[in-house]
Amino acid sequence: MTAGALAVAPALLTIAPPRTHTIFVEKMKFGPAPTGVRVGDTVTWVNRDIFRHSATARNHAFDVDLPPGGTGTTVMQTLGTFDYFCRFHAAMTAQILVTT
Ligand SMILES: [Cu+2]
Repeated sequence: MTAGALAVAPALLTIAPPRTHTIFVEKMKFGPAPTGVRVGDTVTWVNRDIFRHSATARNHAFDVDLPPGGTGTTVMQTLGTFDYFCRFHAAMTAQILVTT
C-alpha cells in the first residue's frame, strides 16, 4: 500500500452515503418533515390519497408530481429551508430543512 492510499482512506470514511427520506401524503396533508436531510439525499413522497397532489417548492427548487396512490422523488441539491405546497390544493403546505 502506498503512502497516498493511507492518506486518502480516513477522509473517505467521513463521507456519509446519501439517504432516502420518505414523506407520506395522506388525507390532504403532507406528513411530518424528515429530520437530518442533507445535500445529496433523496426525498420520496408517497401519495396515499385518491387525489393527485404535487410537492412544489416555492423557490422552484423542485416540482414533483404525485399521482393518486403513486410516488415521486427528488434529490436535494442545495442547502436551505424549502417551503413547498401542492399545486392542486393551496391549503397543503410543508417545509423541508436541508443541511450539510
Ligand atoms: Cu394536493
